Amino acid sequence: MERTLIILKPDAVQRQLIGSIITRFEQKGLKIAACRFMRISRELAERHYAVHKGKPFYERLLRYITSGPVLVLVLQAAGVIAMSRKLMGATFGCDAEPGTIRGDFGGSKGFNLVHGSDSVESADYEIPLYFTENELVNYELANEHWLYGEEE
Ligand code: DAT
Ligand code: MG
Repeated sequence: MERTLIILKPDAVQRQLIGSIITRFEQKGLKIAACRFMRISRELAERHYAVHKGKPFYERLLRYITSGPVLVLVLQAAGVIAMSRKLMGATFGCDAEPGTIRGDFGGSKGFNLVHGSDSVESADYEIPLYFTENELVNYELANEHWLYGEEE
């Protein structure tokens, strides 16, 4: 089953939007496999954002993601990466469509509330930075048939 790493970034925590944002993922039927409230160290941020090293916004990005506590989650469902990216919307709230998380909760060009892995390769790289395989909880939701099923 596909998994993705989601981070509710420092602005989401400070603006007390954790519940509102998680609700979007829950309402979509995406299953929570792991969750941790933590502060990301500079070292961890460098590993997470290694692909952006050298870009003009890299230092700002590291300052932002380490500036306060974050809520890190793993979501699991078939197609979860594409679905969660659509729920999040375009990178910054100023461009994101209404109805998306970034489009509904912000208009900043620097703070964008949430991170989500952008591919299976990214998820496979990012998830082990935050969780061991033991910490990913496998279980069935009682309504999985209705959430993920098709008429037969
Ligand atoms: P996304 O978060 O939509 O996957 P990304 O992976 O291209 O976007 O960039 C990672 C983060 O870096 C993004 O959430 C915010 C920051 N960022 C990206 N482009 C930026 C830019 N042009 N100026 C400032 N920050 C930027
Ligand atoms: Mg990205």
